[in-house]
Amino acid sequence: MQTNKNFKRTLITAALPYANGGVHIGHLAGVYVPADIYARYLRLRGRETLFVCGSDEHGVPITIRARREGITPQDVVDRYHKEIKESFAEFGISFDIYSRTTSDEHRRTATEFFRKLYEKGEFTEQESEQYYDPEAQTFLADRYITGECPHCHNEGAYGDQCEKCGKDLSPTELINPRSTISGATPELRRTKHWYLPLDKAQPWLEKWITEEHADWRPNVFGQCKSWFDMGLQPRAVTRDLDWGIPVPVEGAEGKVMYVWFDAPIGYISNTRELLPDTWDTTWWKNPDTRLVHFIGKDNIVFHCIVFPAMLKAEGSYILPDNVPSNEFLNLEDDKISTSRNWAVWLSEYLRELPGKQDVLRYVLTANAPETKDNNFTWKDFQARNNNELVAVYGNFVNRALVLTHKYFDGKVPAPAALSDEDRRTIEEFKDVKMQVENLLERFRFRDAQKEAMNLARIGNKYLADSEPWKLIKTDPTRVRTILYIALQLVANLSVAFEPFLPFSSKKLRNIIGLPSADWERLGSTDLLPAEHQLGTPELLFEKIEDSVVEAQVQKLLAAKAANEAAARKAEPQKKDVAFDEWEKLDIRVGTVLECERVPKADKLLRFLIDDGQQKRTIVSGIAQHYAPEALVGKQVCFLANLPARKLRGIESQGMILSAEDFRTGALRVITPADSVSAGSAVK
Ligand code: B3M
Ligand code: ZN
Repeated sequence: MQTNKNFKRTLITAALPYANGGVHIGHLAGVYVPADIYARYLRLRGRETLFVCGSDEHGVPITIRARREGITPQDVVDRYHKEIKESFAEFGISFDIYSRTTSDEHRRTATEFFRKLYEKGEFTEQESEQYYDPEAQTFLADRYITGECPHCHNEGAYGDQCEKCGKDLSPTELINPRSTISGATPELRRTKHWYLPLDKAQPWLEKWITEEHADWRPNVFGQCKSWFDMGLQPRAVTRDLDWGIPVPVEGAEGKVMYVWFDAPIGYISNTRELLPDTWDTTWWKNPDTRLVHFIGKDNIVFHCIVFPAMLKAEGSYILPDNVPSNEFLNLEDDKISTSRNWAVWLSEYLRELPGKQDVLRYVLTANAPETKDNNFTWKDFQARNNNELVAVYGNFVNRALVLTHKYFDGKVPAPAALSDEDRRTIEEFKDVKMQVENLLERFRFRDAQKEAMNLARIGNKYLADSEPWKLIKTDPTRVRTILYIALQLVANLSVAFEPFLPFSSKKLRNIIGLPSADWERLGSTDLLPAEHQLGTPELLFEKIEDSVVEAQVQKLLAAKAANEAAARKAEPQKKDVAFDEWEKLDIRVGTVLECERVPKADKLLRFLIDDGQQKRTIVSGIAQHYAPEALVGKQVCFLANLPARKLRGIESQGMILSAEDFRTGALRVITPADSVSAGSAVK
């Protein structure tokens, strides 16, 4: 049964991105673009709305990155919080606040929350054995332990998962576990943790979701049901870690809250930071407030089960009314992956395609993974821009404006009597408001955007059928009516697209001189009064050339190649050699006197070398790796007692030694770290 409650206001949250990397198109399509459309839409309707987000700044991956880069976790989150916050703002995501979980307000709010649950006896305490690093003197989070996978015997499996065979693991299953911090063999030690007994919450949770929220999206509802079917288990909400919010109870020294405990409280603390006086009475503790969480599908259990269980246990908060969650977006037919850098990063998009925020917003909504995983390709991006935004929307607007300037000095002409065709056209778009609203209320963003686009299709067809450019000679009165109606459609477009494409809508309203987007009048035929002066037409969208999208595809391919290279391993060692075999090799240092290309041989360089006794010529196959001038004066190592042989008619007296980079294939000559006398032996 659906809730029929008449809420007075809506509190929208968007999943807090980890400040451990940038935001990419998968995040945008799954969470931030739909949430932003919804927030803008509600505000346009004059509904009281709050849109809250911020960075999720705790968790083990952040500490791992910090350790790897030799900086503090705070440095890591400072860097990414800034980048994420700025790119969201530039992309037009209209948060009322974007804060962070390392703020004082958050620490205070999360601490109060934990204490209250603790004091109410909502947690259970349990001791267990966990791996401890005796050298680093710290308990080890699952990701800090590696070892051999018991299933596929991959040597580099993690304490929570083997990335080779994909199996979930627990650290104690690993064969020969090692700490990634010190390399030491971890030992099991007893430690105490606090648990949220979800098993006890299951009866009310199950009833609440299945009876009151059967209207949730099938993917969300289905996931909840399968969790219930498996039976909920108590969840540990504390960790032995030094990055996070300290657990505020006695006997919990050195422990912090689990990141998934403090993160959702971030929605509350960020609201509190913005509205210190009304965050609770108006928003979080007011049953007239409708709470809606926009999330990706990997966060469903936390928002539909764990966080509601926390809120209910606390006792004074509202519960979510809906949790619209999308499936995943793939990129060029491959899973988006941060570690493989297979992604389109928002900050890079904004830099490389400046001013094209709305194009990406449009494409991500048109392709939104609402009911199944979907795919983003640069070709489709270009096609949607060129064939829809430019050819349908932009073209219609431009034709209507240019004709009005040409025939009526840019003034909206007064209409005369309407023809049947005019009436049919008006009839076709007068319901657009209801259509878009119905779809948006049900979180069907791609269909809603299609309805908005339909206005432009109607407009194009209307102009093509009525041909005002032909009628102007014979029936100028008729042309007045046609352009009047066409201009009303243009004005309607600037309103209907406002939640979806805020930048272009604003630009269009500036051009036509419409002061604001009045949603209530969407669908009407008098948005622009007769005699109203229009501004100069300007192109709303620009064609995107092949070279632009090709450059983006090349960038992805380069990332893929870099990844494959990074994954390559050094060659295994060769068989042992006898010491006297090695002694037979006469390797010397020489100084390069001359170096030049061998004519008609694109790989060969001819060297003239001072070998300490005389000048010797050596031909070496490294012409594709060095400019010959760059080597003159350098010292190189060469094998001196290799029998002379002819290469392209030149007698080569030895072999210059170079290292071949197994990742890139680049050849680099071997030079002594400090200069030595020419002729010195390498031993
Ligand atoms: N930081 C996880 C994610 O980005 C996460 C969401 C927190 S929402 C409270 O997948
Ligand atoms: Zn495995």
